[in-house]
Amino acid sequence: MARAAKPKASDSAPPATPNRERPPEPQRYKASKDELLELYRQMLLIRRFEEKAGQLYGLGLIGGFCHLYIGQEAVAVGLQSALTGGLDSVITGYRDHGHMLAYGIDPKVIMAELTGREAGISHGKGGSMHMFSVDHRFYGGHGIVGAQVSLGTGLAFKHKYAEDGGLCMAYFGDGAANQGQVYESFNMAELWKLPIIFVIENNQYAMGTSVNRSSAEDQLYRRGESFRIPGIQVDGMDVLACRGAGETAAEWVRSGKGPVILEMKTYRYRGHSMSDPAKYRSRDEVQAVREKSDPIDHAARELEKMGVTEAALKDIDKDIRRIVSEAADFAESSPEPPLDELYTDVLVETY
Ligand SMILES: Cc1ncc(C[n+]2csc(CCOP(=O)(O)OP(=O)(O)O)c2C)c(N)n1
Ligand SMILES: [Mg+2]
Repeated sequence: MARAAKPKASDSAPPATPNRERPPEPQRYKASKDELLELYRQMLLIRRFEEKAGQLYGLGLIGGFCHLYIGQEAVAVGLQSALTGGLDSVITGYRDHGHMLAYGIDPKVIMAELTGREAGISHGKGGSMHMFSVDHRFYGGHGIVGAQVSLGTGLAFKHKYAEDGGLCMAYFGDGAANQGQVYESFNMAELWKLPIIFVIENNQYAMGTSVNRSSAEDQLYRRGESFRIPGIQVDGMDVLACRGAGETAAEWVRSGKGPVILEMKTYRYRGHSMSDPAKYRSRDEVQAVREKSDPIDHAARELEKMGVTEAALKDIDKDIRRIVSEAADFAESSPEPPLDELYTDVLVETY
């Protein structure tokens, strides 16, 4: 008697899921002179703000942790310039000052938060890592590495549920990209086609550990492959490349096609936090990046080619320094919160 043919996998398996469609290759944004000037101003504001925050920290005026964004300015500025303020949500980790400035939050209330004053955006109780502004749709400022990815997925769910047309941009680092909850969030986001842009800010280090030492797959834009989430690698030191990628990603996500991952290749010039002795890399390495790839110098050179004079760029710098120094004066002279502020915005009842 002939033996029954062995069943082939294809007889019983459900039909293969079709190949995942991909967003188009992002184009570098073609900015007008005025648009590039505005992006330049915003990056410079972050740079000068962070330098001042570093000084105030050194003077003992800022307590707790303080993580500076110097070197990474093009990422937040370029990407967020592609979002719709007042509609799209932004959420990030503890290196958060730049994302707030890029979303139009007043430098005075950010600086006042850093110095723990009542006028601070979290009434002086949050400090550097815990700032929040529902009005601006900026949802923090989170100290737990990777937590913002799950929270951001929840924000994206809200956008979809409310059908408000908004999206969530959730930023996290190369170190956070190894956190378990990131992958639970990827799964849900793709399954439910949530409107979320996962932004991996690959600044090459997680505290003192380089990405190559910690990551089996160090091409982080591929991290969504097993969830069928398309990923794009972007030059995070070029503000116009960031803007172009932001537009492509936002368009894709807004059209209901589900999440996308942007891996932004960037670099932080300062230590992980203000208390980092930076023994894990050489000064030459940092210097080489500063000289070759600085995002602000890069934009300045491009502006000069568009006919902006060196004197005009100096005037912008002067103006930004004035804004930052006014923010610092405000932050130093504002009163500390009264004691009863200890009992506001905290959960006092039981579930
Ligand atoms: C769950 C958790 N684990 C560890 C830490 C300690 N920690 C704080 S920052 C950090 C490194 C994260 O690096 P990365 O995600 O690359 O972000 P970057 O600091 O470079 O912006 C670690 C391990 C933490 N805050 N939370
Ligand atoms: Mg990092």
